[in-house]
Amino acid sequence: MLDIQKIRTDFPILNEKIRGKQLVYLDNGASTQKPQVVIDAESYYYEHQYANIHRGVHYLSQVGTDLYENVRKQVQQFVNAKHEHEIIFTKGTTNAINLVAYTFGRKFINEGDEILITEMEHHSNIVPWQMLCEEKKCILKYIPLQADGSINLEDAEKLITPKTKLVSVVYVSNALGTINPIKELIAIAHKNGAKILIDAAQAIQHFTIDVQALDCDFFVFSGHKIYGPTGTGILYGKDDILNQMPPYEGGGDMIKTVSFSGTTFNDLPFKFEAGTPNIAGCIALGTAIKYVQDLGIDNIRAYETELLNYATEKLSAIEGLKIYGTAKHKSSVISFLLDGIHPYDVGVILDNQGIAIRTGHHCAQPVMDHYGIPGTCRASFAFYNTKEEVDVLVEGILKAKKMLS
Ligand code: 7TS
Repeated sequence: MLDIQKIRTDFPILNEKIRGKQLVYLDNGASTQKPQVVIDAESYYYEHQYANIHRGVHYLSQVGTDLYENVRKQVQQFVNAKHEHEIIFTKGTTNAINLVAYTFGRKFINEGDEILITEMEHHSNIVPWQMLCEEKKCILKYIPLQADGSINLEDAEKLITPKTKLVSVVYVSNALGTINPIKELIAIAHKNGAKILIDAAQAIQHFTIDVQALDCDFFVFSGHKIYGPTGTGILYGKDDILNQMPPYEGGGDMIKTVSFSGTTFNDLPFKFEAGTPNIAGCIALGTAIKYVQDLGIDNIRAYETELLNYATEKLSAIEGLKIYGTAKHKSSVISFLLDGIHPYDVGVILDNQGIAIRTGHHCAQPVMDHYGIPGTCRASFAFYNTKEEVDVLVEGILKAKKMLS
């Protein structure tokens, strides 16, 4: 069991007053707050250990290199990758998906080939594929949403063809909270000879991950959504596939030799890490992952499910409130609309009460198109949220309803 009140003291921002009111932070889908240990890890590195990495014999450069490379090992264990060199540091999920689109996509996907996604993808798992399709004249298909915000595996079976080279799907929908049956999708992709990428931006902070057991080909997530710094992220890829992929960016660190007659590229993982990375951020990401592991992902998930159930019950009881995304398997996200009221207006009134939610299309416009709505209000919960905060949200929504109807 988690001691939530004690955990809350680890997060300094939770004490902030917003517009004179106690902050109620319910925008964890957009980004999670940082515990003091993560903030300290980053500043300690800058204060005491900073130097560039992978390039110096001097003491500080070696310390930094060790700290950075130890996080790679830590992430390898965290997602249970077979090899350390299968873990590539990126700037985040978006950057990782673009890397795969530009390298795997450009090398292995050709005219007439197909890429299969779902209708619930974040724009960062749509637009890179659209750009690739434009360039290579390949075809982007999607598995449609059902009314409850889930997908049907029979649709996936029908839509995948021998021409499908890649399936790229979100594990947990940021807009609806739907948890996708990724094990089954991975099996369907492989049965049809396609590779599969899992966008785990909204899953890594809620689930224990074992990429070997999943057998996915690529797995990506952002550091800032798992209580770590912005500008950090991970691309996991199976080493035989990563080895066949050309580099993404050219520059320092990703080469073995450079001359004007030609360049030889470095081995994994450095082949995909050109230039000076976000060293401090990656080190603090390691601290964030340790923080989450110490709490226990299963404990986190159990508590967040309790919060989700409580909030779903309370919000459902509000007359004229409709929840979008009612799939059986859901993460701690509630998207909703008040009858006849624009989500933005609700967001502004809640903000005046110190309650932070996200309003709009959540970078998932096809989801909104599916439901024929402009956007939703989205409350997304983390383990530091409480039932009392859900009650404050409910009061805020009631107030907004009264003011706006
Ligand atoms: N994929 C999913 C499922 C996401 O939720 C997000 C960010 C991304 C990809 C992109 O991550 P980034 O770190 O590269 O930006 N989602 C959200 C959100 O729901 N509200 O703000 C950002």
